[in-house]
Amino acid sequence: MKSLLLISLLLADALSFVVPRAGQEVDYSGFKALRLKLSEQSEDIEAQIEELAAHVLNPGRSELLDVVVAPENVDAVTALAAESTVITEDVGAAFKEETLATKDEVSVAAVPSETWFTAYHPYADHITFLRDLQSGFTSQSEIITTGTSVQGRTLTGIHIWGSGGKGSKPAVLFHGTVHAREWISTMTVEYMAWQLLTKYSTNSTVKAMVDKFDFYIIPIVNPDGFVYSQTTDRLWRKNRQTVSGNSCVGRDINRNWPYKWEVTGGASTNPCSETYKGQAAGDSPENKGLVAHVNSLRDSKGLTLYIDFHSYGQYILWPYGYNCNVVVDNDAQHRSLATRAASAIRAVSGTRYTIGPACSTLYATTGDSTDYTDAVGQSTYSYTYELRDTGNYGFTLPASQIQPTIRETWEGVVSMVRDA
Ligand code: 0X9
Ligand code: ZN
Repeated sequence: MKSLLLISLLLADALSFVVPRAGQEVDYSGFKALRLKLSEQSEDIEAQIEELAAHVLNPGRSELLDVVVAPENVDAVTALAAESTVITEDVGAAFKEETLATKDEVSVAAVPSETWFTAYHPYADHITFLRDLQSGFTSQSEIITTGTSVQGRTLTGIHIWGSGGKGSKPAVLFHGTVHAREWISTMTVEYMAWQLLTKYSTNSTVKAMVDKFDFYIIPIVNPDGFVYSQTTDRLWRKNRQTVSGNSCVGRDINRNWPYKWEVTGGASTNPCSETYKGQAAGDSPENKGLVAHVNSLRDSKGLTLYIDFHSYGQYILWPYGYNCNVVVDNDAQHRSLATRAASAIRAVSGTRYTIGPACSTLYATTGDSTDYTDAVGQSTYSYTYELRDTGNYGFTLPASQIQPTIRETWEGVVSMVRDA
C-alpha cells in the first residue's frame, strides 16, 4: 500500500513542458501517445519520463502511465519503461478527427437542435447554446452565473425547475469541463440540460425528474483553460492562473477545493505539474465561485446529487479521494446508485464502467470537488463520472462518438436521479 501511494504521489507530480511560443498553437503532428508500464522501485525513471513527455494524460495513475511524447523523445521514453504500447501513432492526426464546428453553423436565437451534439464547438458558441436553449423555456429556466475566471470570463450555467416553481426542490448540480481538454464532458453536460428542457412536456420520465429537483447545470467551469485548449494547446488541463516568480501556468481546479486541501499525497505543490494544487485552499477564482454556489445550494433547499463530469476511463467514483481508508457514511447507497447507473449505461450499447470509492478505485486526490460537495456541501450523493473511452482516443474522442456517449450517459443520470 505504501509503495502504491508513493508511486501515485510521484505520478501525480507529472510536469507539463509544452510551452508554445506567443500566439502559436502547439503542433502535435508526429507526437505519439504511449501507455507505459513501469517497473517497481523506479522513482528516478518516472521523473525522467515526466521530463521527456509533453503531457501526462492520467496524472496520478499508479500502474500504467499514458503520455504524449514528441517524435525525438519516443525512443528515450520507451527505453525507460518496462513495457510500452502505442495508443496513438500520430496525435496531431487524431485531433483532426474531432471536428470543431465553425461559427457559421450555429443557428441564431432558436432552441438548438440535436445536431448540436454532432460536433465540438468554440467557447463562444457554447454560451450561445445555453442562452438559446434558455430563451425557449423562459418559464422554467434561467441563466445562472457562479463567478469569474482568472481572465474574466463568467462561469455560466442554467437553472431548470418544474411544476413546484423556481427553487422549490432540493438541488441536483452538474459540472463539466473542469479539465480543459475533456471536451466530451462539455457536450454531455449540455445534453443533460437540453434533454430536461426539450423533453419535459412530452416525456413522463423527464417530467418526473424536473418536478422532483431543481437542476443547476454548468457545462464549462474552467472557461479560460477550455479556450486555451481550443486556441493553443489541445492537451491543456488546468486553469490559466500564474504564480509569481514561476513561469509555469495553471492550477488544477480539481485539486483546489477547500476540504482536506492540505493533506499530502493527492496533488502537487509544483506549479509546473498537471495537478498543481495552488498556494492556498480555494485560491483560484473559479473555485471561489463554485464554492459559493455549492454553499448557497446547501443553505437553501440542500443538495441531493452532485456529478462532476470528466473524461476518460469509464468510471463512476464517489468520495473519498483524500484517503483510501476513510469510507463515506452512505457508501452502500452510493454503491447502489452507481451499480444501477452503470447497468443502465451498459444496456444502451455495451459500454462498461468501473465503479467504486475514488481513492481506492482510481487514485488519491486532495481538494477534489466530490470530497467538498460531500463533506462541506452535505450533498446526499457526490459522483465523478469519467466518460469514454478507456484510452484509445482519450481526450480527443472523435465527434462521431459524441452522440453514443451522451445517450448512454443520459441513461446513467436518469437512473441516479430516479434513485436519489
Ligand atoms: O484526477 C482527476 O481530477 C480526475 N481524473 S481526470 O483524469 N479526469 O483528471 C479524477 C477525480 C476523481 N477522484 C479521485 N480519483 N480521487
Ligand atoms: Zn478530469
